[in-house]
Amino acid sequence: LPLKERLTAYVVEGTKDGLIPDLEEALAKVDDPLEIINGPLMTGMDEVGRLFNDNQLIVAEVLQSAEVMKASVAHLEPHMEKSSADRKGKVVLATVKGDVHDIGKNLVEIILSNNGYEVVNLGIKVPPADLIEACRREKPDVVGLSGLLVKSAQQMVLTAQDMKEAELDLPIMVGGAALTRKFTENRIAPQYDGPVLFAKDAMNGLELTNRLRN
Ligand code: B1M
Repeated sequence: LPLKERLTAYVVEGTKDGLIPDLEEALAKVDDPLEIINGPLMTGMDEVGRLFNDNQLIVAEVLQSAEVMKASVAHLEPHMEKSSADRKGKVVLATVKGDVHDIGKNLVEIILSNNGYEVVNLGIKVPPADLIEACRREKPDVVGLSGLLVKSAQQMVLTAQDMKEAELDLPIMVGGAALTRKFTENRIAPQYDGPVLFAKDAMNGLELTNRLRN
């Protein structure tokens, strides 16, 4: 198989045999390691999602694919561009209550911290009360919420309501597969006093954070 297809296959098959040498080969060919993540590795994850949806994969297999994705990101991370910018601001990140998906959120953490942000990553299944407590404790410039399940989009509405009730109005950035800009603008933003922005991917998340800070 050509290199790109091999990289996709590691994720789909959930195997790491040969992964690292192939990642090294790919690194030598790209300007930015994100091209490898957003390209062949993401293609693999989308295929895993499709196969899982068709009942051709079980959760345990999807978990192995997730492990390959995480190992790849960990291997590529030191090669990613880092800005020497001073601390630009602080971001609190969380996957919302009820949701365990964290690969996208952790990618956002890597990209923000490589670009001068201090990131407080609260992890997965974070209830609104924990998020509110972290906002009071950490005083971030932006709160980032991730969620991949359809029910997580609804959970973001509830989280925004709770944050408003707690009299918070710092900017919220939301992202994740089940979310759209339209849902963000029509359903989440009206429930909150501060700005609520939709990030389509991790790089867009950095752009939005840079803009929110200014
Ligand atoms: Co899950 N899962 N999963 N899963 N899983 C999906 C999301 C699903 C679409 C698969 C499918 O059926 N086709 C489906 C959701 C259906 C729905 O609600 N519409 C699904 C399901 C059903 C489930 C379970 C319910 C399965 C079960 O148990 N029966 C269960 C849920 C458990 C729970 O959360 N309570 C479950 C479990 C799992 C695993 C644990 C096995 C594993 C996750 C491991 C982990 O994250 N540690 C897993 C995986 C791997 C997936 C798929 C295959 C891949 C997700 C992924 O990591 N993508 C996924 C299908 C798919 O997405 N194609 C699927 C790679 C990652 C880099 O992309 O997170 O989208 P993503 O992030 C992107 C953007 O969305 C954005 O930036 C990133 C790109 O740069 N982004 C942000 C994300 N967050 C952001 C935040 C930001 C900014 C941008 O700012 C704050």
